[in-house]
Amino acid sequence: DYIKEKIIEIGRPKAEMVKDLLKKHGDDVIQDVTLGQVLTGMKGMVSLLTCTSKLDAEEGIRFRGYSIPQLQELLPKVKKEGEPLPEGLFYLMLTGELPTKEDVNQISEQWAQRSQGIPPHVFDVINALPKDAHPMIQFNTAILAMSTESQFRKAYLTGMDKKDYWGPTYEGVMDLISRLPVIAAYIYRRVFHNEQYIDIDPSHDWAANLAHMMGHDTEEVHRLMRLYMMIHADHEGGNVSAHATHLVGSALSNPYYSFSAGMNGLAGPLHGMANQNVMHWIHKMMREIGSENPTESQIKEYAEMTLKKGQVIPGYGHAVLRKTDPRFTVQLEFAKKYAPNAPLIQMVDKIYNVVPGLLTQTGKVKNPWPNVDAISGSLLSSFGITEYPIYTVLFGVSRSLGVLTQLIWDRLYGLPIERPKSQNLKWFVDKVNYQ
Ligand code: FCX
Repeated sequence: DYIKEKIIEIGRPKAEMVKDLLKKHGDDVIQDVTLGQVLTGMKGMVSLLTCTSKLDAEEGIRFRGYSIPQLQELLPKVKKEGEPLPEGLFYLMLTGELPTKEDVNQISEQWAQRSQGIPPHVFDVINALPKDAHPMIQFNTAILAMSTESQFRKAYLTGMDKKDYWGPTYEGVMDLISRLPVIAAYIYRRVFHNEQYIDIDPSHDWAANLAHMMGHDTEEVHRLMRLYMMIHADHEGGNVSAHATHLVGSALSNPYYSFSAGMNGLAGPLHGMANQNVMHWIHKMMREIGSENPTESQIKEYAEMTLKKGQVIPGYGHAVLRKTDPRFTVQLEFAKKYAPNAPLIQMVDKIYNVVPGLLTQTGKVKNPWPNVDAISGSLLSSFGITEYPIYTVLFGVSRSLGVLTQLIWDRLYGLPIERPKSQNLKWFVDKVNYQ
């Protein structure tokens, strides 16, 4: 596998640098920490080493230095006018280099092949759950059940050199990423399409295959799925799904355990589940207003009520971003190009016109602008994927690309077990001489 050879070539000198940096500068102070930071979710505290992507508050996400619009130009595509293949983004995050079309094809083929290896008990475990168990419960349970296949665990037990841990981690990551679309589509067909399953088509790329196995086998949904899989792939190291995957991985838990932890975090309403909740919010609003086409002033009134009840408006706000999320913008552009008259997209537009002003008026919301989840559900729905509970699962399939790439790098860097310090309330009170 030439990709593995490439990783080792790039990774070994980087791992040496990390060691040397620690030896020469381990005691250097890099940042002061405020009490406020500790008590507001460690925002802005630099405490993680992440190479796959970096989030700028004003500009949004960059993957290895490249913005989403740049990658739409630079990454290999099936057709010139289409969306990049997520395989290319994976290669970029893994190696730091832009892939050729051949690199991308190689990964597509490898993933199609590896996807065949899911053991039958994984499907039995899914089938043992009630059909109305949320798809994220089914997804996370299946991920854990797949850990019986962990090559890392087997390699660890045979007693290998720490420097080589990244190798079986890489194998587990490649297996896991390849199999997630099969699992996601299986859950989708089980819950929403009467258990009418569709086999993988090895001639398709990874994202198109997901659409195909879900039963949405059109060129436009393939294109949409490639876009969706690319923009949700990574958002720096500190977001809940990335951080949880990294933290659990630091105990040398295998990639399945680690990713499952990340996915349990993604299932929270403040993180990935927001994409489903946005749809609930929109539909509840339409029901309560009694119109499928409410005016902006009716939307404003409804949003004000949400705030008055002490609830959040899903799809708006962000822990780091302070501008409209470029992942929102790129989806809106896609929608305006391919589905300009879709009622849900027009609804998203109307909400966008009123909610930021309202959130600003509260005086406390640090970012009043829409995030990725404000539109992704309306977009999927406009292209026929109308079953909202699957949306966070699709987010999860995509998120595997970034967080699992970083897990390989965690092992390459030889990062140790994570163990920050905690203190009780008295310690903080004494520390700042609180009166
Ligand atoms: N609606 C109403 N109130 C909001 C709000 C929103 N969309 N966003 C933030 N606030 C409130 C907070 O609840 C907090 O109130 P409090 O002081 O009374 O507790 C105050 O504003 C300050 O919060 P802030 O610092 O701006 O935001 P946080 O970093 O604490 O939280 C999230 C960030 C994203 C969790 C928050 O904006 C939110 O709850 N948004 C709605 C849910 C959502 O869309 N999540 C998806 C985010 C992301 F894109 C993803 O992970 O997928």
